[in-house]
Amino acid sequence: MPVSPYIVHALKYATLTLAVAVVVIAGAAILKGTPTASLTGRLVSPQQNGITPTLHIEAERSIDGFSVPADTNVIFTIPNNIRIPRITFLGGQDKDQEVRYWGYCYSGRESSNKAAGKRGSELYDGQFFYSLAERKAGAAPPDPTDSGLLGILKDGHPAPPERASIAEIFNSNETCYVMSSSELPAAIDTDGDDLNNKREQLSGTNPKDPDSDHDGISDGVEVFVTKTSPKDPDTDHDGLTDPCEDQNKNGTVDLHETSPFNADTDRDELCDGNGSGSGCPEKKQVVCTRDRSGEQVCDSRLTSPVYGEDMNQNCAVDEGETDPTNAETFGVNDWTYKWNLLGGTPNPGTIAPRLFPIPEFPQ
Ligand SMILES: [Ca+2]
Ligand SMILES: [Ca+2]
Ligand SMILES: [Ca+2]
Ligand SMILES: [Ca+2]
Repeated sequence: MPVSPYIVHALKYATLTLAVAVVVIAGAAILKGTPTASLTGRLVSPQQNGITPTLHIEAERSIDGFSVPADTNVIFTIPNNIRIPRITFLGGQDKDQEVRYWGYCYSGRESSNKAAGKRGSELYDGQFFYSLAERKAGAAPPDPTDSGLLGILKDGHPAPPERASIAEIFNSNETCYVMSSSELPAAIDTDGDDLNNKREQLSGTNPKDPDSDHDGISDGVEVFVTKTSPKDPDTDHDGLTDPCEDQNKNGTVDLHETSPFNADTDRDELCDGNGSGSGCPEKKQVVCTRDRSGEQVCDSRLTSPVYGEDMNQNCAVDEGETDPTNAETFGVNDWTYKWNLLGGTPNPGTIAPRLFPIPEFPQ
């Protein structure tokens, strides 16, 4: 009977989990009294050597960042004076939710542990970590008594920043091991916007500027929450900036908010902004007629004299403006309302402006 690839994958992880756990314990016993550096490279099970490739990443490479390849033993060291949420270092919130990975970090405190009289595995204390996807898969549930989620707090470290939804922080000089099921972009986060330096390099944002497009939403929030462009302050090019549209920056179009991805949120064919944006609904139509000789002549004509709602683009409905979140701000189609304001005489009862005959513009 063929074995499903999923089972093969799961077995591989289960085997490796056991193997590394054994080596971690054995390593602690064998390496009693040796410095942290010598632990590097000894986390990998001998049975896995030569089968699963192993990568060693020096601390300085975490500054620009590196890729954690899939199905590879990766050993890395956190640079000096860096304290960073595990989620940020290993790619970000989306990777945490989508990619199965797990690992182990040594505290690097064996000198002080030794001075404190600790011995054996206590000397080489450390913490396991697991991605959310790995915990959901349940392949290697953490033991709350000695590792995992609450370990950092239990260990006497200060509480992690609130933005770290899980109490897992990588600390200065820790040497860690990670095994991932997919490639992870790993790095420190120089500008503290939750998008690590490798992710910034891949997305073309500035790793030294927390708000690369200067629209008031940080790079990390744009990538992970609002999903707007971190390189363009007006993602849908309707004239209204991203924070003007998603005002509470929560990634959903709430009541009285316009969509940062739709230049005409209420679909009344009037642009959310003043109509001049390159993403606004097309105001021109190609109209073809025949001249006296029967030749077809085409030209591009404005089909509407009204094309915007928030005319001063200040993110509010001011006097004389229609509401870009309501196609019938004044109980009548917004296009019709504006046309009437301009002195036009649209066909009563007609709603969609494109069904109108091409109007003569008011003089
Ligand atoms: Ca950053
Ligand atoms: Ca921004
Ligand atoms: Ca916009
Ligand atoms: Ca509209």
